[in-house]
Amino acid sequence: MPYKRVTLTHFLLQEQRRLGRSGTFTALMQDIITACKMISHEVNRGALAGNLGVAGSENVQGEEQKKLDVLANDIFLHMNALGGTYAAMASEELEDVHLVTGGAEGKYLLLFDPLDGSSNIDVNISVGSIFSILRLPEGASPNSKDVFLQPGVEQVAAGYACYGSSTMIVLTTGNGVNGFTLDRDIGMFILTHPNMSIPAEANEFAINASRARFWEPPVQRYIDECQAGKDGPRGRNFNMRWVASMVAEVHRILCRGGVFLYPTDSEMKKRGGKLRLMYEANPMAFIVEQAGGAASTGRQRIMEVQPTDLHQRIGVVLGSKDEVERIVRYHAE
Ligand code: P6P
Repeated sequence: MPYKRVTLTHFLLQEQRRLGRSGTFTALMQDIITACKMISHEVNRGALAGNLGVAGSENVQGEEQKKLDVLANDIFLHMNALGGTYAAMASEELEDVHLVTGGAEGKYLLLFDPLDGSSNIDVNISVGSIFSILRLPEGASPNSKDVFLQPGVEQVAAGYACYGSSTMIVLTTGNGVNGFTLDRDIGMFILTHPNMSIPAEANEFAINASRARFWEPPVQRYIDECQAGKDGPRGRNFNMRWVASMVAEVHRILCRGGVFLYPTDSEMKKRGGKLRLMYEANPMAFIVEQAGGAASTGRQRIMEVQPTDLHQRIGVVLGSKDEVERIVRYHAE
C-alpha cells in the first residue's frame, strides 16, 4: 500500500518525538534533503544539461574540479544557509570555513563533500554527497576552523546521498542507520531500508590494487590471504570490488557486507592518506559503526582521531567488524 510509506521527513519527526529532540534537528535535515534532490536532478541530467566535463578550476586539494563539483558545492552552500540552523559550513571544495550570514542563531556546523567520486561523473558511474553535522560549542565563534576540529564521536548526525541507479539518502543520528529512496513522482525520500546492518563476516574486499607496491606489510598480508582463497589461511574465497566512489563502496558494504581499504601507504604517508577525515572518513565511520561495523585507520578508531586540520587526510579501513578487527590485529602484530 503506497500510503503506508514513511517519508524521510516523517521519519525524522518520529525520531524527534521518540528521542525528545528539539525541532531544530528535523530542520537541520530539511535543507540537506532539498540540496540532495537538486544535485540528483543535475547529476541525472548529465550531458543533456551540459553538466559533464571540467570546470577549468582546481579545489583546495589541488584537484581539477568537474562542473558538477562546483554546482553541487554551490547548491549545498546556498540551500543549507537558508534555514538558519547552521552557524557555519566546511566543504571539500573550499579552503576556508563558510560563515552563514545571519546564522548567528545557528547552533550546528555542517561539513560536506558535495560530490564524492566525481571522477566517475563523465563515465556515468555512481557518485554521492557526504555530510557530517557537529554542534557549535557553547559560546564558540563559528568563523574559525578550530571550532570544526572535533573528533568523530562528537557528530550529531551523518549521512550520504548516493546518486546511482536510484537516488538514496542513508542517515544516522546515533540510533542506527536507515536508508531512503527518492520517489521522483512525489519528490520525497521514502523509507526503504530500515535498520541497515552490516554482516560481521565478509567475502568482498575493496582496495585500489594499483597501489600494491606501496602497501604496508599488514595490508599486504590481509590482501594476500584474501587472494589465496579457500586453499589459503582464510579457508574461503573472496571477491574484489573497486568503484573509486567511496559512497558507492560504503553503500554496497551496508547492503551486503565487505571491507573497504584506502590505507595510508609508503608513497602517501607524508600526506596522511588519500581520504579526508572531517567530511569523508568521520561521517562514513559513524554510519558504519551504527550499522554494527567498524572503522579504523588500521591503528586507531577513526572517530577517536583528534583532528588538527580541516582538510587533513587519513588512512581508512572500514566495513564488516570481523574483517576490520583482523586488519587492526595485523597492524598491531
Ligand atoms: P582512487 C573519490 O575521489 C575518492 O575520494 C573516494 O570517493 C574514492 O574511494 C577514492 O577517492 C578513489 O581513489 O585512487 O581509486 O582514484
